[in-house]
Amino acid sequence: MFERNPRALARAASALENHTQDAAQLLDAIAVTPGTGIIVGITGPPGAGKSTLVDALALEIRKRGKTVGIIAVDPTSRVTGGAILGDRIRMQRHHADTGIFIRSMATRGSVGGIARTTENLAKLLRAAGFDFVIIETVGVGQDEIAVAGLADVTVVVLVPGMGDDVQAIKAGVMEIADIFVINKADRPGAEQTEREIQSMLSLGHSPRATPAIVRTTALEGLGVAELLVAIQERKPVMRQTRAAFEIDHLGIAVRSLDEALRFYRDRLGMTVALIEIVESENVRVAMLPAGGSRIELLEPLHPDTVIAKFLDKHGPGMHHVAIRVSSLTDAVERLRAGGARLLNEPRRGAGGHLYVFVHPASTGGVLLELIQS
Ligand SMILES: Nc1nc2c(ncn2[C@@H]2O[C@H](COP(=O)(O)OP(=O)(O)OP(=O)(O)O)[C@@H](O)[C@H]2O)c(=O)[nH]1
Ligand SMILES: [Mg+2]
Repeated sequence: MFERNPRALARAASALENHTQDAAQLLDAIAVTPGTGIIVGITGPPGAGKSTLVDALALEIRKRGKTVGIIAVDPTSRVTGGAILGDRIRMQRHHADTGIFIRSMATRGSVGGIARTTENLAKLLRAAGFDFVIIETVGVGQDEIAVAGLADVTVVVLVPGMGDDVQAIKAGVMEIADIFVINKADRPGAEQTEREIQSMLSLGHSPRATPAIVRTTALEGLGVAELLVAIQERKPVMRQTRAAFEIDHLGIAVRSLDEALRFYRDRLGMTVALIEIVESENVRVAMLPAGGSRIELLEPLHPDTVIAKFLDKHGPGMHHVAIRVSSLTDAVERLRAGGARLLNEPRRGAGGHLYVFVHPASTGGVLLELIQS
């Protein structure tokens, strides 16, 4: 279906980024042949050496005869003026090497859409058969955490001598790391940083497996082979072929988001990727990634809203199940033909996705949301 032909891939990537008409078709095709490569998220503060490390890692992967697709989200450093990802690869690799593909994605100041587009690009590259798909993102914001949600393995890059910065990073990215890399290990203080990470991990209540810690000097390629081994060891049990239907999220109505978060975040240890107010629905939503899907906690902001009325009638609890379909038009057509009761015409949500609600009377008692991204 997909070839690792750079020109074809670039065209497909543009279609996904620009949400052209071809994009929907492309996503359908990707869903059918999702590929089996490992998606690796690499994140960390500006200038930590992420791009240098991704370059070194890509060369290591190629040395082993494996292929790698790379997505750099906002690769040009605003702070450090660091190397643009891929420069070294471009210089070193053979021109005709179709075993490496690099795509840079400017963020252009947009929020929220980046994660979705990145996810689609990563899936495209995996479907194209790359053994590894590496995503580089800068910083510790929501997008990085969202990217971590879609990666099979998340690598957080730190450098020696960060001191209090390690603490600052803790709140966000620390919790999502499968592997910590202490890069620039040629500099003094790598041991100290490793101790700080370890003591931080010993305080955590995360239910995840204890993250590995790997020291690298990316500039010289040192420790990179070890990192690759660590990544492969963390590779999760391969997911079954992605079906045309996936659970996008479960919506749970709660009276108080703060109270609910005391359970899901503080007790259970889930990560909160985002808390936002959806004006059109008059709700405050907390999104907690769970693999490829997430839990959405919904708190009404006004007594005269759908969620508030649900709470009055049923009390807190499961409000809806959202299922992602590859084609909403097809799904709606099938449902209509079967006489299902749709609550609205397919419409576009804030994130640009299409959605429709199906009445519980048709679904076995649960409000069903169908989504097409
Ligand atoms: N001493 C030393 N310097 C390194 C190492 N790895 C990277 N650097 C340098 O650190 C600087 C930043 O490297 P980049 O790879 O651009 O870092 P980055 O994290 O991708 O930066 P942004 O994308 O801007 O966030 C460059 O000058 C690199 O040469 C290393 O292992 N040791
Ligand atoms: Mg970079």
